[in-house]
Amino acid sequence: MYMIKFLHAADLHLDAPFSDLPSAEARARRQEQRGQLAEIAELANAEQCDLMLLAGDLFDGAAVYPETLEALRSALASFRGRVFIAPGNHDCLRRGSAYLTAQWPENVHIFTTDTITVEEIPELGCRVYGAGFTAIDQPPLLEGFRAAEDDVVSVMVLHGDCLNASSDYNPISAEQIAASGLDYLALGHIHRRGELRCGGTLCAWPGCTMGRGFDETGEKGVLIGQVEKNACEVRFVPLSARRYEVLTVPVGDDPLAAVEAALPRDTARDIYRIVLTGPSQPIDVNALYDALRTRVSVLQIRDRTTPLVDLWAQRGEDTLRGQFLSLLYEKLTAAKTEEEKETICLAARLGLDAMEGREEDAL
Ligand SMILES: [Mn+2]
Repeated sequence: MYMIKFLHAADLHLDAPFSDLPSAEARARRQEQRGQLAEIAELANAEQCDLMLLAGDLFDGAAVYPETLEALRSALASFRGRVFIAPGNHDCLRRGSAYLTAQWPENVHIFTTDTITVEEIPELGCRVYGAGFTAIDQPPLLEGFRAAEDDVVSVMVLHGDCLNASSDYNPISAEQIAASGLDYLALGHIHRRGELRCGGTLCAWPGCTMGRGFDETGEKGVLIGQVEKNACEVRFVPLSARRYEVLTVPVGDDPLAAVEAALPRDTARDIYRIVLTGPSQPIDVNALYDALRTRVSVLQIRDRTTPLVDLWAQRGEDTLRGQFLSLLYEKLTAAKTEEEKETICLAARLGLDAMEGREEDAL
């Protein structure tokens, strides 16, 4: 019985413009993307993978820097197994595409048609199906597909959308997956990783390999898996790229202490948006920024706190409300425990709410 190990990656979006960043920072981020290529190939070799399945959107667009192409070719050539690439919507097979014009290492196969074709790998007892987008929009590719019924392990690599039936990007239904007879369907397109089991087929997508904004937060990486006839499993392996994170912090009495308690260790390379919430005194965001600046690589602070109303402001006024508050305030100053103080504050808050209701009714 053959058991095949693979690495599955997608949505690298190499040479993305990172247009919301200053140009030097954007250049540095593209350099980090190129660095991921060697990291992926080293991981695939360390895991002794037989196959590398790259499910589209490797490039962000038609224009590819020569150094990016070189980094990709050299990383793929350093992989000891075979590579299969299925172009997606961002890197579709348009005229002049690097997939059609560049020299690729011998171990690389690119699916260059928008109909499904197959590569047989007899030495692994496996076959790899695939197809590529030939335009940004791609009608369904998997409709009516059925893998050959024999003992050969069947894998497919494809860019497509299995979460939205009316997608313009090769929509894939659960019924099509279940009918495919594939042992593994390696997808790309959806940037947040996930998987589906339909019939005897495992279908999974690794998500993007690097967050590019606060809509792509958290760990990003690749899938490592093993497949045999009628059995497949995958596990997620994060890559070392910087992360985008959004951290929501109820500030309490001490915003800095609250943020420091909430911020994980080892965030120095990461890009953080810290959202301050809850009732608070006015916050000196600049001072907070200065205090936290070195803890992360890029920091944004959003102050979403609500003003803390002074519960006792109307104490001493010559009104029912004023007298009520004065009475409770005396008890507060005499209170011995925190619990007692909290109870008194709660009584004041509830009493004020009730009196506001009553006064409005009287009007
Ligand atoms: Mn993508």
